[in-house]
Amino acid sequence: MSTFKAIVASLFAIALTAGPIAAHAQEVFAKVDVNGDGGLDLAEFTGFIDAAAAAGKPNAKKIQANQFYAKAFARVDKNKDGLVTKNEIAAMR
Ligand SMILES: [Ca+2]
Ligand SMILES: [Ca+2]
Repeated sequence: MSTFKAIVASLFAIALTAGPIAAHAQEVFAKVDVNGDGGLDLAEFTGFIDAAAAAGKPNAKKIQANQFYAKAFARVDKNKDGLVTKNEIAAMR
């Protein structure tokens, strides 16, 4: 099961990496967080994976091809409140 965590962690590591593109990472999260509540629900998370897959990210394509959205989401949503926050994403790194 740690495979899902690894896949998602590597995806967000690309999007939310610290450093010169940190500001860009904020933009990415804001764009993915469609309703602006500071967390990603499953639909928003799915949108993020699809966008990453469309951008050619191999791990995202893997999730998309295998319909692993819910499993991947559950791995990241540590406190099981149905929202993936930036803190939960950061905690995976
Ligand atoms: Ca949201
Ligand atoms: Ca959560």
